[in-house]
Amino acid sequence: MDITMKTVKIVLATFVALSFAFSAFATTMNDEDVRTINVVGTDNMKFDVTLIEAEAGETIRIVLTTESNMPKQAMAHNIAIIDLGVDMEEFVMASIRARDNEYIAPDFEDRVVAHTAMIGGGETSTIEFTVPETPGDYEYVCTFPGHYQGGMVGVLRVN
Ligand SMILES: [Cu+2]
Repeated sequence: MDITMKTVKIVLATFVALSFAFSAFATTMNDEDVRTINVVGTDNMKFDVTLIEAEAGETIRIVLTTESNMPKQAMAHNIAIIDLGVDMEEFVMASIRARDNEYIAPDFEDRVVAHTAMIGGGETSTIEFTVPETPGDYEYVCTFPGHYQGGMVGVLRVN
């Protein structure tokens, strides 16, 4: 490689790195007023955050991370927040059969307030959504088979 080519490559690499840095910075700036809640899903089928309080109509961001060394087929997590009045048991049982739809039952999709992707160990999924206008306790759950039964649930409390 001649010197000119090498210089061009270095300049390009620097430019790309700077672009990434700037876009990450810009994203942070744009979203700084969105309240962010970090949640970790663990191998013992629990969320480390089981109560999220929010104001009606507020925009919030939930960042879910799965902590696991197991293969994704054996251990993955999501967060699905369900509308008031939905039978959680029914939703979960229907969702177990919806593997091709990230374990979200299509019949219930219009009753899901928001849900993350189904993610394996080391992965992160972020959702940003408007909290419902109706106050109440909105349950959330991981719909990976067996995890609801293992106690992987929480509450989004809308005040
Ligand atoms: Cu799970």
